[in-house]
Order: sequence, then structure tokens, then C-alpha cells
Amino acid sequence: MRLRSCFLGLLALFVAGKCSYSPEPDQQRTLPPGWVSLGRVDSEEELSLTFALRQQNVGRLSELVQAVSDPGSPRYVGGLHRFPPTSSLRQRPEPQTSGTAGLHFGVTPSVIRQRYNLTAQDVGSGTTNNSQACAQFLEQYFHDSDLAEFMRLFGGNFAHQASVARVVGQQGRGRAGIEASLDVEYLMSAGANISTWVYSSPGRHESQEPFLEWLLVLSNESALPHVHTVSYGDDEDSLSSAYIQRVNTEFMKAAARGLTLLFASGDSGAGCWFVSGRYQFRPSFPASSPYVTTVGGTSFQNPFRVTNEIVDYISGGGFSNVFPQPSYQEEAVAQFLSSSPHLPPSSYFNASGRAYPDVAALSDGYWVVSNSVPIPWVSGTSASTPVFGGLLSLINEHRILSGRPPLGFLNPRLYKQRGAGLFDVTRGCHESCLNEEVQGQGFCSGPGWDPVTGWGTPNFPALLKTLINP
Ligand SMILES: *[C@@H]1O[C@H](CO)[C@@H](O)[C@H](O)[C@H]1NC(C)=O
Ligand SMILES: *[C@@H]1O[C@H](CO)[C@@H](O)[C@H](O)[C@H]1NC(C)=O
Ligand SMILES: *[C@@H]1O[C@H](CO)[C@@H](O)[C@H](O)[C@H]1NC(C)=O
Ligand SMILES: *[C@@H]1O[C@H](CO)[C@@H](O)[C@H](O)[C@H]1NC(C)=O
Ligand SMILES: CC(=O)N[C@H]1CO[C@H](CO)[C@@H](O)[C@@H]1O
Repeated sequence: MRLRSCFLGLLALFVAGKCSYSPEPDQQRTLPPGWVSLGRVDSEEELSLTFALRQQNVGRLSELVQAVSDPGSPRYVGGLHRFPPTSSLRQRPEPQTSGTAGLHFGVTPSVIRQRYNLTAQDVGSGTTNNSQACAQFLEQYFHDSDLAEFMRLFGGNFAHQASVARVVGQQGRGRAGIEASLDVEYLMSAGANISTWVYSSPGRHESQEPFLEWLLVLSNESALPHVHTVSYGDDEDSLSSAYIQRVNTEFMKAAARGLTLLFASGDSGAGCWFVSGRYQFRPSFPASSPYVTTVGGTSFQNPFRVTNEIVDYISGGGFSNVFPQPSYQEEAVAQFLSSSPHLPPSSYFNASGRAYPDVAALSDGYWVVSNSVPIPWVSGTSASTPVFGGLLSLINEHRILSGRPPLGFLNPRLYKQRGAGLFDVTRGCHESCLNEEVQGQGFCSGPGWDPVTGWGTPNFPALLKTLINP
């Protein structure tokens, strides 16, 4: 069975015209694959419209984000308050093995904590006002009872909180979703014993713009968690540029406020589509935003042992066709492009775009408890993202305890430090177009940054050391 990871399909707004629909000016006029026209909407059907005002002075906001996110800048240390106002999770078949000595049977919190070098002391102290959050869309709900069962089964060797501190928004009363269960369970076992919130923006039927809805809720609050993880995204080309730019402006604001936003890089490797008569890779948004930290995926080299990590072939990565390359990553990307021995043809990707992911974590073979049932072999960058987020929360905990502000927008620092504190993933390639030219292969990882696993996966004590000052 394959479960789609929560890579969100945002509904295009089909305004029923006389005999057809009229999409936004930059949207394709034919129905995308998988969509079927069911005729006119019933006149009684409710439709909620979102109106967003065009934002002013976005250029100045961009300069400000640069200043507050660069450790070399005098403006790095917060002080800015109240700035003006298709998950594709999958279940893969169990790999085959012989013999059982010293093996693990899937990724659990203790496997994560072992691989990333966390000790029993690496948990929230309970003495700070530190908190973390994940956001849920697409009618994905978690159940507190699943979290409790998960912690009963897997939370034995580290202090943790047994329930979510706060749900912002409406959780529906339906069955738990695997995505929501996974996010909550792993955010709370990587960022263990740290107060955890869930932002719930249900309603793919009611709103075509849930990211904006969620971001406006964040924008509207003055005290909120420092780290937010989101395991949802969509093909960049399926969204209107007005919408992408509007959402991106909210990401800039969040960065300027000192929030850390992590997004899953997607589960289709480099992606693929056939457009204008040729094959191209297909980037994903918000993963491609220059103002978020994007998390790719890895597997254990030996799936049953805590070993080095290699590329998980599904790990989303590539180059944006919308956002130009931010200056913080120019050097790293140039280095990759000039040294990778397996570069795909240049017509497949836009080398001048924002390249992602920035970092990675295990994405393969997780145990999740959902609707009271332990489910093995759940895979996707949806899993990597809350794990990385939880570890950043633990680093924030140390920063807060020593009187420093939380990390905020991480990328300028991450690239300036050339991925210090991360295990470099250097083996494996991710998937892409199944055609003769590239034969299913996208980019390949190598030493240093690459558009498959970014700078690599966390070695907690080393990462803490490099991110604790200033
Ligand atoms: C962390 O883990 C790696 C690999 O498991 C190991 O080589 C290293 O010594 C560990 N400790 C530190 C402090 O990095
Ligand atoms: C976990 O947090 C609680 C408060 O929520 C605190 O009392 C406890 O000491 C913390 N555990 C550890 C091991 O720090
Ligand atoms: C913002 O907060 C105010 C006051 O709490 C509330 O009335 C309003 O609905 C909120 N707006 C959004 C978009 O959440
Ligand atoms: C490539 O990316 C740039 C932004 O970096 C964009 O302006 C341009 O339109 C993109 N080209 C294509 C073919 O999408
Ligand atoms: C962001 C966060 O967790 N804020 C909390 C800080 O502590 C106060 C008082 O306990 C809470 O009300 C806030 O929610």
C-alpha cells in the first residue's frame, strides 16, 4: 500500500462561468491530471472566498530579514516585536533481512535519539516558556489517545509530555490522520518534554488557501511557539504567482519576527512534468521559498541497523522556477553545480533558482500510532521535518536558558557555517523523470551541500555546539 504524504492539493478556484471555468490568468486552462469536471456547482453550495491585500514595502522587509538572520549583523538578537501587521506519506514494504542480532525493526524515537546522539538529558527542562508547533491541513487530525499509546510503546527512555499543550483552530472529530499522528508523535519525541501546539486549519472544501489562513493566524498572535513544522506542499506550478508571492511575504514576516519555519521537501525526488514539449523537473512550494528551512529525507544504509545515512530516493529537492537564488546559498550551490559528476541535463532545472532542501533527516521506515493501531514502515519527508524541528527546539531550550534569543530563521547561518554540526550525506541519488534521457534519476548527493539532502542530518551535540553562540 502507498499512502500519499500530506502534499497538499490546493483547490484551484473554479468559478462556474457560462459553460466553462475561468482560472487565474497564469493558470493552465485545461484540467490537471486527476481532476474531473462534475458540472456546475449547486447554487446552494457555500463557497468561502479569501481576499488578500497586496503588501507594500516588501523590498524593505527582505533587507530586514537579511539583517536579523545574519549572525555578523548588529541586528541579529531579536528586539523586533509585532512587525506590522499534497502530503505524500507512504507505507513501503518491509525490507528483507536474515538473523536478528542487534537489529531494530523500524524507526522509533529511541532509534532517532540514538542516531542523532541525544542523551536522556537532552529534553526540555520545563523551566522556560519554550514551545514548538506543527500545522495540519486537509482534515488531518491527531488523537491525544494515540499520542499516549505511542509514548507508552516508544517513550520509555526519555522524559516527554503526554499531551499537546494547545490546539489552535478547530480539530474535526473524525478519524486520526497518519500525517497528523506522525507529526505530533515525532515532534514531541525529538523535541521531548517541550510544550507543543498544533495549528489545525481544516477545510479543503471551504478554502483554497489554507497556508495563508494559517499564516494570518500566526501573524495575528504576539506570543507563539518558536519553531513550526509543516509537512505539506504542492507543485510550484500549480499555484498562482500572486498567491505564492503573498504567502512568501508572510514567510518573510515570520523570519523577521524570529520564527523558525520548517517545511518538508516533498516525496517525489526532483519531480517531473512534460511541458512546452519537453520533460522538466517539478519543484514544490513552500519547500522552494527562500525564507523557510526545507528538510529532505534519508535512509539508513542498512535498513535494520543504526548506521550511516544515504539518500532516500523520494527526498524532494531541486531548483525553484519562481524564486531567484538567495545570496546566502550562492556559494554552496555553485560549488555543487561545478563538482557534481552526475548532473542532469541543464534543460531540466533552473540553475538560477532557490535551491533546496537545506538539511535532512531520516524519512524511511517509521512506526506511527494512529487510531490506536501501531503502523510500521511509514515513510516520507513528512517524518524528517518534525524530527529536525524537535531538535532545533532543544537547541532553543539551551539558548533561552543561557539568556539568548531563539534561533529564528536558520538558513543564512546554516550556509555561512557550511553545515557544521550535521552528518554530511554523500551517497545516493533521488528519483525524477522515467524517460530514456535521465532514466528516473534526478540529482545525486555528494560532499557538502546538494539539492537532495542539503547539508545533511543532525549530530545533536555538534549542532548544539555550533548553534549555541551568539
Ligand atoms: C555521534 O554519533 C556518531 C555516529 O553515530 C559518532 O561517530 C560520534 O562519535 C557521536 N558523538 C559525537 C559527540 O559526535
Ligand atoms: C520535564 O518537564 C517538566 C515540566 O513540564 C519538569 O518538571 C521536568 O523536570 C522535566 N524533565 C526533565 C528530565 O528535565
Ligand atoms: C485576530 O485576532 C482578533 C482578536 O483576537 C480576532 O478577532 C480575529 O478574528 C483574528 N484574526 C485572524 C485572521 O485570526
Ligand atoms: C528560472 O528562475 C527564475 C527565478 O530565479 C525565473 O525568473 C525564471 O522565469 C525561471 N525560468 C523558468 C523557465 O521557469
Ligand atoms: C509561546 C508560549 O508557549 N507561550 C506561553 C508562555 O507562558 C504563558 C504563561 O504560562 C502561556 O500563557 C503562553 O501560552
